[in-house]
Amino acid sequence: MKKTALFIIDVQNDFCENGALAVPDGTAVVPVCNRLIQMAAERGCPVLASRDWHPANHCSFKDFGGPWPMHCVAGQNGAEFHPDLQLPVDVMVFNKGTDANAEAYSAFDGTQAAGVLHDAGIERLIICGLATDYCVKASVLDALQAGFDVLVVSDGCRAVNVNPDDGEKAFAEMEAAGAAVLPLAKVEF
Ligand code: VGL
Ligand code: ZN
Repeated sequence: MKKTALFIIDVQNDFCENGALAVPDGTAVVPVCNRLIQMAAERGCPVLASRDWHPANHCSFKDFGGPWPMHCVAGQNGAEFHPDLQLPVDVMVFNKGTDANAEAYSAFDGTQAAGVLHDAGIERLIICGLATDYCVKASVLDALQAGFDVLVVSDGCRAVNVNPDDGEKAFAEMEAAGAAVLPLAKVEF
């Protein structure tokens, strides 16, 4: 079996219930992520987690000409991981979107994630988190580009769905690019 890591994308307060950019039903990914974390631990697989980590004047915010309400401001409660997410003590955290003048949906954009994973001999990623149609999709496509096998956990993701089928379209795009998309019940590490 290929050496595998779990990569949890942006499971942060602002994307969950009552958050500044709440993803519909976003909090529902937390127990799925926790089960995946448990499975990773059983197999000795590393766990990575990304955070949207914006300066207060980020270009993606409406006040600065972007499409989104202010969210995930570095150091604020909204940018913290959801309190019920049971990350292991040795989780590797990657902050993204830290440059005020650049959007960075992908967890590989401007981070050390690809290098760290390659150096650790990881060949395969299991990916879950928020949001399907933005940061999960961008991260999955970048992971494939970087040469990883990718399995996306469908029920471990939720979409913003600006258009109602954006989440489904995103899964289709990820599959077309070479990712496997499977529910938790079918995931094997
Ligand atoms: C995200 C919109 C803006 C995401 C981040 O994590 O999917 N979406 N910033
Ligand atoms: Zn953002």
